[in-house]
Amino acid sequence: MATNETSIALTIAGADCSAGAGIQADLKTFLNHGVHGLSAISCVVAETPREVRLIEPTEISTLEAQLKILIEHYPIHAAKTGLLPTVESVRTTAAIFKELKVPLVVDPVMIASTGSVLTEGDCIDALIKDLLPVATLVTPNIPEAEALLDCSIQSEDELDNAARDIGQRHQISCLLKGGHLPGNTDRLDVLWHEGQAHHFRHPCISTPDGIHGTGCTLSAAITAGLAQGRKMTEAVTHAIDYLQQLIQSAHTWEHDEHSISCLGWQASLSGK
Ligand code: PXL
Repeated sequence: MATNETSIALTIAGADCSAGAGIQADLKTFLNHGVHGLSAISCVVAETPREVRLIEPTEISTLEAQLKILIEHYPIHAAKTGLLPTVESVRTTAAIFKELKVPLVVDPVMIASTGSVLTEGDCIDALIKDLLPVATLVTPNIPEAEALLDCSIQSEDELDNAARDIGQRHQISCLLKGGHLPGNTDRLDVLWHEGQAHHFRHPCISTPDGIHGTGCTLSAAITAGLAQGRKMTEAVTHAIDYLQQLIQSAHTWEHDEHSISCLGWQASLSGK
């Protein structure tokens, strides 16, 4: 049988039983990009977009066993991290990527869209000290960037400076997502990459209530692009467009006097 050219991407993240975020979002995104997805589960989360009820970290030996067997058996082209709930899970993942030289996208997940804290308090220090040094790109939103820099971001100028500061401090690329800035017209995301700021301005599309997984989906789409050999700016441009399409095609259900939603499933990927 001929070997095939299909790219492979790995996600290390939490399993979201409502399938909008985490591992499930990442695998759907990889599939939509024609990339074979592998997954190592860092925790099991009992949640929906409306409530996080329980986070059960995977045993460290179980996380490590998943990572080791995948690395032994597959040619992995790119990887991403999502929710790493404990300091040990951050350190174990970092140790693996110190050896495995593939593009690594770190989505520094700390707080769910419900406002629930998802990680142990010291994870931010382990992320900074151990994981960012082996990362290619980090994709914080504003609260996560504020935690990484211990600063406050209130304007587009400060957004720009923060993307550069994170990138320069850790010698990596940084995509800082400006969605939390006040205002209801445009949204700005800033990519600091190879000494330059790239601005991605897009219309503010209101997301339906009761949705999560936008950050996971964006970082997974970038990872898929990198696995396929796209350049960083091209992978980011494409991923932002992909996410916008999925927000526009979100599904919403009414249930017990609440509404609950998920991102759309498919987007047109042609030529981008
Ligand atoms: O959206 C951040 C996120 C990432 N990963 C998992 C999650 C969440 C949010 O709830 O559950 C597993």
